[in-house]
Amino acid sequence: MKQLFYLLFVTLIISGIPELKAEDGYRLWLRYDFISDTQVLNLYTKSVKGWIIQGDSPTLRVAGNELQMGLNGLLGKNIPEISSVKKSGIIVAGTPENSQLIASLNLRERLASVGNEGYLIVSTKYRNKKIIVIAANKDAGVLYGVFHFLRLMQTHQSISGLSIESVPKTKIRILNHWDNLNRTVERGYAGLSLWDWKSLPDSVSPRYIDYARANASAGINGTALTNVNANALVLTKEYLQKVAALADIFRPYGIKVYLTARFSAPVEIGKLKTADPLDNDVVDWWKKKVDEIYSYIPDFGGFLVKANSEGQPGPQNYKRTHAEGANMLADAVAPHNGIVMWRAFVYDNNVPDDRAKQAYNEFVPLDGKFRNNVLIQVKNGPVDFQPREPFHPLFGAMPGTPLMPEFQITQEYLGSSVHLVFLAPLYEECLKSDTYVRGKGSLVAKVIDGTLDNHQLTAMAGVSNVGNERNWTGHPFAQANWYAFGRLAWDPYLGSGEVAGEWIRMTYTNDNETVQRISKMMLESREITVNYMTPLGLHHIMYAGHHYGPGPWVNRGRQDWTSVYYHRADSTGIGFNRTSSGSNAVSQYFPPVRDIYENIETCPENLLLWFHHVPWDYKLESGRTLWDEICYRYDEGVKSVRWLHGEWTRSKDFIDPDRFEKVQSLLVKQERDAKIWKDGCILYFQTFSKRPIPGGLEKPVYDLDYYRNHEYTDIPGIR
Ligand code: GCW
Repeated sequence: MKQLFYLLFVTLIISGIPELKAEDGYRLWLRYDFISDTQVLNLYTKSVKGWIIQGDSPTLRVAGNELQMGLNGLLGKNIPEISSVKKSGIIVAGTPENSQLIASLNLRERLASVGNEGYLIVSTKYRNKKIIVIAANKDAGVLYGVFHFLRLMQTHQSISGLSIESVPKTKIRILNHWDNLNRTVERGYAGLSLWDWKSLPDSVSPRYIDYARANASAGINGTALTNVNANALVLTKEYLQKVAALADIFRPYGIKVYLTARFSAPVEIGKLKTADPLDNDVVDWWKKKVDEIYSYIPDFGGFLVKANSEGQPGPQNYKRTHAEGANMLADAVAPHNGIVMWRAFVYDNNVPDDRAKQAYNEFVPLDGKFRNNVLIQVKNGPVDFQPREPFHPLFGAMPGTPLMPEFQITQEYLGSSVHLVFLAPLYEECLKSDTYVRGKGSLVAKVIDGTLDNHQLTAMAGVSNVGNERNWTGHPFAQANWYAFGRLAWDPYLGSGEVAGEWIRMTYTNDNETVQRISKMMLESREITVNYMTPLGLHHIMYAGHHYGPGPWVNRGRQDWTSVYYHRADSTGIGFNRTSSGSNAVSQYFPPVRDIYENIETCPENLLLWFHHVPWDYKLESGRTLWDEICYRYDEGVKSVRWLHGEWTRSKDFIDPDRFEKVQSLLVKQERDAKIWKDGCILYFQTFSKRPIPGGLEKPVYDLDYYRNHEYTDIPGIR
């Protein structure tokens, strides 16, 4: 009997395990599972017989490992590494410098245009044998090319007649981790920080390698390890050794490490009396500190700085400007080719007439005053990572200074890692906004990629959403936001649909119908969230502190941290008048954008209450009054979450059970929360509008007090 069981067990292992194997999401979009579509499999098997990577370096070695792992997994058999091309179907990867074979091909001209990180993937012939060449000028480009080639196979694209050329449009594509040294993560919803400072540098988690692989596969080449609300301790020797251990792991993947610099570090850890950027001792302290950093990390990327914002120290403490502060650090890192990313998210302790205007007011006068290794890092919108904001008016307004956008990948104001919200459409909306500063077509993307004002130093930052949860991001769909950030940083002109499609195919399934269904869910998810949270340009009406649920009634504390400051609802209407008769924030935009926003008739409805205080009975495009439209949008938001849920349920057969169930249960919570948002906001705003909720809409379940007092006990990341 025992033996029979054993036999049964072994048979199960041999025959069933691959299908039954649970997918916990750890492998992200790099799953490389056996291709079950026999037609696709046969085609690939015919054209891929072996591979060669010529040359040897840590980067080429990891490229080889990835190729091996990917091909073997996808094709379900060993695809050997070989030493020379003796038959057709060989993949050859390398640089002309390392590979005679690649040098002998006629690729010189095309390679000349792909720079240090770009690559070519070309089907060609070598000694009459068909080969696929992945060629680049530098090893990092080879690695990116390998990931691209594997992506083609993961997404079931044709791999014959290839002629691909890909060049990143920005130089620095960087994650910003808001990770504290005690491993808590500010606005992190996926567990603790990945960086296990206590066990570094002696013991290194294999996760660091998988983190690097994931980043490289999406094109990300930098990581700022620590919170912008910075702790100077990371600049001490003890921590620098730990940072160096991480940098060593990331280096082969083309990823540089950056740190946040606490401006008061010379006082806090250097025992100086001041951190005045014009003080010689301070200048000297930073120079020495930077030299020390480079002695541990020779390719250290540089500093990310939040200064004079939300209580962080900065040059203004010493009556110096942001430029003087940034330049002092820039001079310290310049001899090592380091850079400084200086954040424009500033607002001081005096409440301004409109917080949305502050960054522009402080930074535009400093245009052209920064060293050429300084980038100004600007949030996508002028307030703070809201579900919808207009693009930041600084884009295009500082032609003499390279600007980089900061997007939030972590969902601070978008349902943490509980709500399914695909953020590529939000990023895309900003990148494709037209600033008009050099006439029509002056897209934010062109400011960022340097083409508008001819800048060489270009970058894009995303505030990371990864933590030590097994699936990295908490919500299985939040992985897509990490991936999308990388892809859009590589090419800010990409469409969200393309990115979603790639991600779904690699992460879930290649079943066309399911891909289309999930893609539609993802592409609509952001607008759905806008509807049930902040329709028609409403903003910053979240619960104070954790920003998870609704809190339009928040009216205590610093004025520009309250909700009433932003929505300004009263008996006449609702919205923040930012036109010339109000705060005049519209004047920070270039014409005709400013005129479009200024005029209530031309202001896009999705930004209406951002720029205008609008009467409750104002008629909208739908023919409804503003009040009715607000009610409809909230209602629509809730209904759409139910639609998301239904679509997901219909996808069941193509999704592994663990991830299916996980998303399913999160959608239940999302629906609950959407209803709380709808009911809470409508009931609260109704106290001003004094109008009935239109007939036919779902009535609120409880009274306003219930929502005002609602506490969340089950949301991640709240400390
Ligand atoms: O939106 C606010 C967040 C803070 C964050 C700050 C910033 C890191 O609520 O948690 O601090 O933005 O971007 O500096």
